[in-house]
Amino acid sequence: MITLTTFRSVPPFAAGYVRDLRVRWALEEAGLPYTLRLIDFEEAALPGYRKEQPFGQIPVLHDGDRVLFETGAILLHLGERHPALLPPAEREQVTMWMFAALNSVEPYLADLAMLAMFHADEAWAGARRPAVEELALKRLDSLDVWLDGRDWLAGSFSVADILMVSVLRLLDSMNLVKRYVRLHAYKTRCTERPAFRKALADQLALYTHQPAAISN
Ligand SMILES: N[C@@H](CCC(=O)N[C@@H](CS)C(=O)NCC(=O)O)C(=O)O
Repeated sequence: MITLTTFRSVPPFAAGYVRDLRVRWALEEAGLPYTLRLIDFEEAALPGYRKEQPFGQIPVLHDGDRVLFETGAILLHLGERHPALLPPAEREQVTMWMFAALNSVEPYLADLAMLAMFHADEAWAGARRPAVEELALKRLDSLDVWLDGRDWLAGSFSVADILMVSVLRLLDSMNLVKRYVRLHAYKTRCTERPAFRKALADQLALYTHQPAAISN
């Protein structure tokens, strides 16, 4: 019995990008049914919830008697139980790429996305943006090179691809990934998977009651 905890509602800009999507996608890939537990921001601040997620964030996954927070840890947990998400022979490669997505790529892309989305009109952000964008583009370029001759980050599709594409989606409003032919094709290959489409449609149905529109 799997239960995924997420927010009952989110601001409009976040719909389609809330981190439970990373877990939903993995669960769909593995064909695992799950139920949702919906919480408010106020509930997330309560001491009881902080025992499950010390920072008051979502997602949290209950899998039988196991309670997990942090998307990366949740995906690793699911991957270790379901070879469709993490082929055992590729464990090291997949784990390296999971950490790479979260540690070596996400911080740079998130910095840029924050500047563009929340501070676009502020002078300090304008001054900072070229340096932040340069760092983000360096990461995109390195990924593009790695993907030469590869369909997936490790040998087969895995939770590493789920994390990396979720991270790339932080830049959806900026059209930067499109500059990199292999990276763009990779992102499209991943977001065209039925499991991603179902997961996205389900999240959007919860937050906007709108059908999914995929941005690549
Ligand atoms: N590193 C955490 C980040 C989780 C996270 O940032 N969740 C957001 C929703 S997408 C959240 O709960 N935001 C509310 C908050 O930080 O108080 C993970 O990957 O699980």
